[in-house]
Amino acid sequence: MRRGILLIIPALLAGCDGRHNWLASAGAEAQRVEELFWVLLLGAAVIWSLVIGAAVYAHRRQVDPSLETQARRFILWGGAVFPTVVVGALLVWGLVILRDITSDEGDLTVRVDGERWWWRVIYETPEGDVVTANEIRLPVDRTALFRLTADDVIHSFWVPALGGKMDMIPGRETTLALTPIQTGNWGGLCAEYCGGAHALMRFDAIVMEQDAFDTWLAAEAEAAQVAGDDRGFEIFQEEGCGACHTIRGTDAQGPVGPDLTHLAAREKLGAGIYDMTPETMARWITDTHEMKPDIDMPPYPDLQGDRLDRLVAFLMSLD
Ligand code: HEC
Ligand SMILES: [Cu+2]
Repeated sequence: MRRGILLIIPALLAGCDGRHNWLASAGAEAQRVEELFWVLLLGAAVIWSLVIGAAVYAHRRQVDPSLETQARRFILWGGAVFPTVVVGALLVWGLVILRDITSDEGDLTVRVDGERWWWRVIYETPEGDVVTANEIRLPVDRTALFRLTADDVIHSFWVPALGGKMDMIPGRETTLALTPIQTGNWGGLCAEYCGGAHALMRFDAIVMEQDAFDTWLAAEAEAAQVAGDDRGFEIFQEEGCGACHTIRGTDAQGPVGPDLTHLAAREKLGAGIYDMTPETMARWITDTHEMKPDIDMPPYPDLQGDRLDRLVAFLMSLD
C-alpha cells in the first residue's frame, strides 16, 4: 500500500514538463508564490512531525497527575498561541504577495481578451494599439501589466512559469502583473473550463531581450505587405475569410477570428497547438474541425490543389 502511494508521486510530477512547470519559475511573481509554497510545505511537515511526536509520547507515558498544570500550559501555548501566531503571520505574508502580484502598474500594458478558444492580444503603445493573437512576447526584467477580459464565457489566463492565474470575466477587467526574469518560450493556457476546445486553448509566452522585443513589436505594428494582384489574397477574399479575419493594410477587416496580419511570424498555429508550417496550415483550412474540434471557423474541404497551395503560400508570407 505504502509503495503504491510512493509510485503515484513521480506520476504526478511527470505532469510538470519544463515549459509549464511553476516549480521552475522564470518570473518574479512565480518565485514569490514558489517561496510561499515551500515554506508552507516544509513548515507543515515540521509541525506535523512535532504533533505526531507529542501524541506518541503522550500515549506511551503513564499519566502523572502532578504534571496537570504543566500540561495545561503546554496546551495553551502549543495548541492555541503558537498556531494563531503562525497562521496570522502566513496570512499577512500571503496578502502582501497577493497585493504585489495584482498590482496595476507596469512598464508596458498588454490587453488580452479570452475568446472561444483563442486569445486576442493588444499591446498599448504611445503610437496606438498593436493587435495580434495567440502569442505574447515580453521583454525580460520588465513588469508587464495585463488587463484581462473575456468576450463570451469566463476563461482563466495562466503562464505557470511566470506567475499565478487570473480569471478573465466578460464585461469586467481584471489585472495581473508579470515580471519575467529569464528569456525563453514559456507556455500559457486557459485554466478555467470554457467549453469544447478548452484544452486546446493555449499560447506561447516568449520572453526576449529588450532590443529584440522592440524590433518585434515595431514589426507587429506595421501593416501587411500585400501586392494588389496577389492571387493568394484574392482567393482569401473569394472564400470569405476576410469576413472573419483582419489583415491590416488590406480590405480584409473581419473582427471575428484572430488577426492574421503577421500570422507566419507566430511560432504556433491554432492558439499554441501546431507548429506553423505549410502542411499544418493547409490541414487547418481543409480539416478544420479535425485539427481543433468545435471552433467557430468553418472547414473548407473543397479547397484543394493549386487554389489551396496559393492560399497557403499567401498566409505563410504574412510575417
Ligand atoms: C466564421 C468566421 C471565420 C471564417 C469565415 C474563417 N475563419 Fe479562420 N478562424 C476563425 C476563428 C474563430 C478562429 C480561431 C479558432 C480557434 O483557435 O479557436 C480562426 C483561426 C484561423 C487561423 C489560425 C490563426 C492563429 O492565430 O493561429 C487561420 C490561419 C485561419 N483562421 C485562416 C482562415 C482562412 C484562410 C479562412 C478562409 C479560407 C478562414 N480562416 C475563414 C473564424 C473564421
Ligand atoms: Cu478558455
